[in-house]
Amino acid sequence: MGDGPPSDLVSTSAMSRAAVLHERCAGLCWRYDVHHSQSRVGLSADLSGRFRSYPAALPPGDSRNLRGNMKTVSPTALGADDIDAFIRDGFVRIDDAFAEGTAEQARAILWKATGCDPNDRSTWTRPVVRLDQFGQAPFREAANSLKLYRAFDQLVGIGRWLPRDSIGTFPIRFPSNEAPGDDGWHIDVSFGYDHPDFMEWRANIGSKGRALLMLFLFSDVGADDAPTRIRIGSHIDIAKRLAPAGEVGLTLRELAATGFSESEHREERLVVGKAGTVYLCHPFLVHAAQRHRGKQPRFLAQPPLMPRVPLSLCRADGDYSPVERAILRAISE
Ligand SMILES: O=C(O)CCC(=O)C(=O)O
Repeated sequence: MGDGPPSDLVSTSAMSRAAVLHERCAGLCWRYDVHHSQSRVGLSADLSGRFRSYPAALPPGDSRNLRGNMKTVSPTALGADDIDAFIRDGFVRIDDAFAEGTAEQARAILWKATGCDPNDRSTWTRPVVRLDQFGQAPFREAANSLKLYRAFDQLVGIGRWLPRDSIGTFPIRFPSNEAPGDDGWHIDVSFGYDHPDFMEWRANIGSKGRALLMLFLFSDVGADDAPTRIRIGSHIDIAKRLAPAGEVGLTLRELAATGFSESEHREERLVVGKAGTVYLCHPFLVHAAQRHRGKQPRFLAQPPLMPRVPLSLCRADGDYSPVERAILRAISE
């Protein structure tokens, strides 16, 4: 991670690489119906609560041109190597994405909501407590740091994502010998939430309704502290499965029918780090929870970054984001 080269250089080389991809994928090119997809974003209950308009959520002092003018983009958060790694591996880790003090304030709120006492382990009776959305100041601050905004711009595209005014959901994991019962491999699907059975929720090759999967660490997470497991490069396997299903996509039930075995050859990585670390993941990244073998509960949130405009796999100008380029590369292999 570093400041990286000037953003206009990144954009120029990214665009020429994207143009090559565009050529290679011409036969596969298809596009969402923009109106349809935007209305889904507005209607979706998602897992995520309400959204502010894009300009309202910019941190004070951020002078970006909100219409997406590349000439006025702010400095970069990710270097060219980080972007390449994101496309290849399906994730990038952002250290100090938000302040540790912010995480501490957030934990105080979350502890109360668990109904457990941080100083009395006899109250830690369940392996996992799931909490939903939180919109208090520490959560908004965590979700809206300038470092994250810059990374969103680089991975999803300027003007193409929506800021969040809440964070959730929180699977809070406690040290336990009991199996948590929710530690299977999966991807987080992104539309069709009006169906009452979550196994019928869907994902599609254009990642309708989700620009990124984000993993926010609100406590220090070591190897024993139930770090989320991620399969490096597994977004490629999922893109290959989703591509033939086109815009309608596949349900979670259909995706899970293989047990996600198409990605079982992939090396695993643990989502470890200090409180304040955020992993920005491709929406198709296969991941799983695990039992907590450590001492202190793990506080993690896994909100989506929502697209402001639908992702496109068919851009006449070749201006593909790294999220889109990863998909195009997978399906053109
Ligand atoms: O708790 C975790 O480590 C991940 C949980 C997860 O992936 C999920 O609930 O969808």
